[in-house]
Amino acid sequence: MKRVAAINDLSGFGKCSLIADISVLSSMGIEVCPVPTAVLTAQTGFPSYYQQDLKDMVEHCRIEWSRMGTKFDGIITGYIPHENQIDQIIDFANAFNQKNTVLLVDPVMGDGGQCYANYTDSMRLGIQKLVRKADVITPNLTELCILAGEDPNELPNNVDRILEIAKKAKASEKQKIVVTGVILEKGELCNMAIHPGGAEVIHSKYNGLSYSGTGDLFAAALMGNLLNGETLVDAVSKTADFISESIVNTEDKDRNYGVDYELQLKKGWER
Ligand code: PXL
Repeated sequence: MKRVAAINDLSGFGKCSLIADISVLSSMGIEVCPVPTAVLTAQTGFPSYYQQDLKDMVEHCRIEWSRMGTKFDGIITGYIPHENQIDQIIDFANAFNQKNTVLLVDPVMGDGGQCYANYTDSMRLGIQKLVRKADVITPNLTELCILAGEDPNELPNNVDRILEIAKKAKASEKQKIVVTGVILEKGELCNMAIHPGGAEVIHSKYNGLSYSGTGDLFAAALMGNLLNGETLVDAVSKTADFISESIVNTEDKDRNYGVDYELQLKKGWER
């Protein structure tokens, strides 16, 4: 059985972060070992929330799990509440990132041209450092611009320009970048899979709505599909279908509560 370490927060509402990692990867037959970075009553988009930090938890997981001789097939990282946790995450990745381990870094920093509440310039520098180690990164368009040092207030909407920005954000020739939630000129939604062999644009159904947690669900499902043997492009395509079906099945509600993806999990992946 494959095993993934998931470094992320646990939010009571928002259907994001560890809830996404644990439920999605478990439903794909993959063991998840959570490394909680903070516990929140709700994700930070809610008008009010309480956050309990777990500042040393990543380090303790590294120390204890190293003693246990633990090995991981994948390491996924998401929302990082404090920039001073990034070095611990890098140490964790160094300790467990073996030759065949997939290190997927979701550089969670913002969406829709806006940065999240925890964002600072040194957070960006830290995330750029973490990104350099990753096999796969899954920025949305806002995060891609931030990583590349471009202004996220003017999100690009054409494929060539996005490829140009991705080239700047890319850490190495062999790094794979999946740019999520790209809205093209004609209002179409797509994800872009950029890999050493080229780049593919994978179109999705789009109803114009955006919800909390879809980036986290995307990263978790992408990791699962990759570990289950899919090529990058097939993994992106299956993952994009999972997200768009989840959005279609979501009742019209406050975006902060996330999407009803559980109904997709109930149907299963082996269809
Ligand atoms: O979905 C990204 C995310 C994860 N975790 C927390 C967040 C957000 C986005 O706002 O606030 C706590």
